[in-house]
Amino acid sequence: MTGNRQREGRFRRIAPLVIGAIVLGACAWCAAQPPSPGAGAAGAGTTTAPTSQQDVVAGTSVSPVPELNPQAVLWETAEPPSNPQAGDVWIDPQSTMQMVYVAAGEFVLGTNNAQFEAWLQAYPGYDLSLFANERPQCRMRLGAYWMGRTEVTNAQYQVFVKATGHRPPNYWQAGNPPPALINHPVVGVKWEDARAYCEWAGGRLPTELEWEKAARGTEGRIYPWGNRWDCRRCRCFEALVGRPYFTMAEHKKAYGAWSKRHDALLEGPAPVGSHPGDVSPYGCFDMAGNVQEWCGDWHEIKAYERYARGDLTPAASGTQRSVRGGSWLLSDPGHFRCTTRYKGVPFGRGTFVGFRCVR
Ligand SMILES: [Ca+2]
Repeated sequence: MTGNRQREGRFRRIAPLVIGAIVLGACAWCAAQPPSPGAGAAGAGTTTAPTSQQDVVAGTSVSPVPELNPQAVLWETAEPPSNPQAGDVWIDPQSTMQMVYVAAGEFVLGTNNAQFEAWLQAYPGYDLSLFANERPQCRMRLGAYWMGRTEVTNAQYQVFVKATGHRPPNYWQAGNPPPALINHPVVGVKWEDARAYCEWAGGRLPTELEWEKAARGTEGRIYPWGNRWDCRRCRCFEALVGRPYFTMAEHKKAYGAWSKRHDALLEGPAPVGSHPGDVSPYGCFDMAGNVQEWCGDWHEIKAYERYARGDLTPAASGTQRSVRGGSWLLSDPGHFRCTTRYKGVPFGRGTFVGFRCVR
């Protein structure tokens, strides 16, 4: 095993990450629609793509996934290594997913009153109802886990579809994702599709607590990169159209105008990892923007009150699943915070919702 562990002292492109495809969910404004005021809801020197993906994806492209953190180690072992350090990356040979190690330990979850007050100073008149279900703030200990370094791509999802016969997203053609979208996150997948993929890959969907820790690190960052909003760091509608902030009404009007001139599937989501500034302390990409992400939990409005009491027992039932992170079609800075809790009906196939796996 140690023979496969190699220090990352220089740039190493993780093989052409042939990821695949595209999505086209019928309604971009349905499923995981977030609350107002915005909208809806390599290393080791290896340079070749995994054979499994090369075999199934017509046309390859070089992944834009950024280089590893210089201190990180890339593991290319059959099973997850037994002695990783936080931020190390393991490439699962079956799924080709790159997984980032999140070490066991405490982290800050939720938002406190001082942060609410600071937010109101920065955005006078802001409707804090969006923040209502992420209190109280507390510290919580989680065990160690591996978190997807990026959202699952169309190419990766295609390997799963080929192997299992699972239903492909509606926007695919003849079982294949559009070649231009192979490195884009798979979207237009309902919660059960995401769950099935993760199970096939030997993992599962993250809990919202696992998602939040991987996104903000241990000390309670507001955004994956820090505490200051910067639309240039992530894939978001503000950056797409060059406007700084929208109310709900302004946003809908702006999106309506934009969508008449652009293809939302082709020009909305970006290739995974193509915004290197949208990176978490552990090295996970696109947790603020690009596409929103299914989590494994049933959405429970008062879950954070339960967490604060030390009760991590997940809700046994519900009507909507947890969704975390902002997306390319949102523009309100509040929507990109690591603590913003979204929800979506499990059968929704939004074109702005994808997922990543944990194990
Ligand atoms: Ca995301």
